[in-house]
Amino acid sequence: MTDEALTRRLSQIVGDRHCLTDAALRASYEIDWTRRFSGAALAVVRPGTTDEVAAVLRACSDAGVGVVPQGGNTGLVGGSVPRGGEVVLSLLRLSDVGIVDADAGEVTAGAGATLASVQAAARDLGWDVGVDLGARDSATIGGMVATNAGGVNVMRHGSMRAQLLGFEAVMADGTVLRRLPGMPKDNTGYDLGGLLAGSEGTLAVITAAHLRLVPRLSHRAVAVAGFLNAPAAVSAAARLRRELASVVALELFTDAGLDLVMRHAALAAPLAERRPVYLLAEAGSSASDPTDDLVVALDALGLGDAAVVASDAAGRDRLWQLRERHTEAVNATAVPHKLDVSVPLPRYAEMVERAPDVVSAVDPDARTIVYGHVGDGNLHVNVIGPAPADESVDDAILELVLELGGSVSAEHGIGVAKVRWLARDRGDATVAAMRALKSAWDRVGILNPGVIFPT
Ligand code: FAD
Ligand code: 2HG
Ligand code: ZN
Repeated sequence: MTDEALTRRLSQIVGDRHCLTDAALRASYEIDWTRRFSGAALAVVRPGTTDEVAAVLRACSDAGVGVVPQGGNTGLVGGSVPRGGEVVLSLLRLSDVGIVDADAGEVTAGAGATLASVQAAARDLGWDVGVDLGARDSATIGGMVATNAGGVNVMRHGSMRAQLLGFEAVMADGTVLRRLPGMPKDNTGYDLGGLLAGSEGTLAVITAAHLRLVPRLSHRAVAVAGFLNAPAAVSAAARLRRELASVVALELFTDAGLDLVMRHAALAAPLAERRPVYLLAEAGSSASDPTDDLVVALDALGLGDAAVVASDAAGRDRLWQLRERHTEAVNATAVPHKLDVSVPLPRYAEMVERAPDVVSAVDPDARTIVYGHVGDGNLHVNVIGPAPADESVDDAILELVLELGGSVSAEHGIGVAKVRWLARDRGDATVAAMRALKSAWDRVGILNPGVIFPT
């Protein structure tokens, strides 16, 4: 089938208005959030139903043309944009949020529903989504399942896979797999939803997800504390995790990052005196105000003036912005190199301290900004300076991660950014087992070619 014949067939399936072939209309779907990854698509198609998704996949299978599933396009490893010549399959029109089951605490959402829209529906009925992240206004439920997104509450509720009770997905040949709504206990054979979580669009296209919800925490308190070094901040985080039952988030950032965020977002410093390393801790409860418990736990750490606590919504938001706005502040400075990694908690402080030195040894002019979810051992190493295609700092950081016994991808996935590192991290036998799954699910190999595995 020629490209023209395929785009004609795609237009017939989704309607002319939703099959974009014009370069100007395709443009925003062809470049990723960081501006580091881009490619031209044959077309962008925007199906409005699961049946249309199935028909699009059948057409692309017949033509042997690659398909790049795309949700909110907030992914940070280049997996949501074309490499060249594929069809971008945007799921944004599948944005329905079902009725929240207020007794069970569950909801079904279309793959294209944003996290914020599901949060709003859940919160109206006293529930909440267990995963939260800074890109909530754009990131979609389908994209979050596909990346097994983590975010700020993993230490309390787990990542996206742990929220998934049921799913609907379409295989490369158009076969629809449906287990909706799904149940909290369901041991009927293999857990295919769990397999799709983290599959990054390489096994099937997710069209809907049924999520378990968590009780909404209507009382919250947020603290930011300053420390003289990373080991002190990490051991304080470990103590809070052990001793403060209501803790829901533990985030770390450094003064270099704080400085960048303050300038970018015109925000004030949290403490009278600047410190090299900061810890943000959030405590929450659905029953009572956790502020006193948070203050007592911070007092036990002997922090004195080096900690500030906010219980009101505006104050909490101000403190959270200091951490959450790191990503946009870095992006506003340059096209960054982003390394999202995990290390065992006993090596976390060492990772924070060694990352800038390892980068400087490779590129003395590069700037390194680290921040992350210390409660999960997850650190985001952002490097500004090297050209986007120069991967020498990426390699140096990932080498350090493996030396420390960590994982080269904590929550963002492999995408195209870390394809070379998958086998180094997981070993050839494991990658072969993954490839066997890929071939069984996607015989022609049309789903997200170049993502997770080399083409
Ligand atoms: P996209 O970017 O569109 O796609 C991501 C991947 O999923 C691609 O491989 C794509 O092909 C695939 N995909 C998308 N939709 C589907 C579907 N329906 N079926 C099959 N495959 C699909 N991530 C975290 O884990 N934790 C964070 O704290 C976090 N914070 C962020 C903050 C900011 C400011 C930004 C910009 C990003 C952040 N991210 C974070 C990364 C990103 O938001 C997540 O990876 C998110 O899950 C991506 O959702 P999306 O809808 O934008 O997916
Ligand atoms: C976060 O935790 C996101 O803020 C983005 O996962 C990480 O900007 C990054 O590198
Ligand atoms: Zn993160």
